[in-house]
Amino acid sequence: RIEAWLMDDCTDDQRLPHKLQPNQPVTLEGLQEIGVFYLKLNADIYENDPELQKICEDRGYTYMDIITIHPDKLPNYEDKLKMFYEEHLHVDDEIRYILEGRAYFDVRDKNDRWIRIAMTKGDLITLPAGIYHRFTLDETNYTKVMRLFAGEPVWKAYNRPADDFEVRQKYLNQLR
Ligand code: KMT
Ligand code: NI
Repeated sequence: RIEAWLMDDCTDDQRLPHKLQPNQPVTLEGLQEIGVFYLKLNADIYENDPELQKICEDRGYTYMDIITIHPDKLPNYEDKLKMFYEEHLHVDDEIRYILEGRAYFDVRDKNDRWIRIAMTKGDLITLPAGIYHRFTLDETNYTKVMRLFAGEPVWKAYNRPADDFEVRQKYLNQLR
């Protein structure tokens, strides 16, 4: 099962869980309400997984690559992590599949509070175009992630505020 929770306001080490006291969990349904979808796959067989292939066919994911995020393995590691943790949105869906290790995806809920989603091996998540989000490693400092994309990938991130973007307005309208 996926684990997600509302975050505290503490701005120290982003790699810590930052749960509220007492914890306020967010359910799968709670994530669906804001357009975030989650699914569990067998990451041991990602290279030849009929389930993954079917998802790609059904949703038109024609692009995929794999990025290893670790101080020794990713060029400009510090800068990139800093960038990933800036609150931003994209004009396309963000689809990520954790092949190894763990990571956090934070998304804004309807009340503009941060929800932290704990992703581990086998977790595939889709963040809708226009949602504000950010990404960080946890204390283990390592993950291997597959990035999927429908069509030619567009990595451009627009940092908040990006409220005037059409994709942002469209996303907000879908919430209502
Ligand atoms: C993004 O846009 O948030 C990212 O690509 C970072 C998470 S996956 C390496
Ligand atoms: Ni993003």
